[in-house]
Amino acid sequence: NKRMKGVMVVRPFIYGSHSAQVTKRDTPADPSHTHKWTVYVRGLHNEDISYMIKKVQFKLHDSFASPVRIIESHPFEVTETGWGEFEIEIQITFHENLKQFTLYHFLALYHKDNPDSQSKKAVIAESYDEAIFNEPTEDMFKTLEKH
Ligand code: SLL
Repeated sequence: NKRMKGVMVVRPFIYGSHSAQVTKRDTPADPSHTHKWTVYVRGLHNEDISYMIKKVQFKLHDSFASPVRIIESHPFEVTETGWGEFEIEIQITFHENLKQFTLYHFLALYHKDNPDSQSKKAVIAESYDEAIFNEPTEDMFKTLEKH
């Protein structure tokens, strides 16, 4: 499985969270839980990116039961209910070539401007990043070219 000398492939991805107030249907385990949220790593158009990502580890706040969540298939996301905002450490393991990637995402539950009037709307916080495959193997190169 030879490496492609002088070749670099760049693939974009998105990481972030969305959050909304809990509804009656969510029935959170704990009455102090005011919000339901999802943190995720995804493709630009929500496509399955498991061809390049092997696993994602989300490290939640220590107040959560088993705060380290490891997701090894699409979709790479964790949904929870809770009451507070905190920083989530996201560690991405790619299939080959790349060192482990560590990102930090702030889980926002409240709208910064005008928290009251918009409180019913979902809060979305997203960032863009790129995976860089430097001199991938021929197999990985073929896989990347297909996507
Ligand atoms: C702080 N920002 O700095 C806060 C931490 C933690 C939020 C917020 C736990 C939910 C559960 C939850 O929502 N924690 O009990 O499962 O102190």
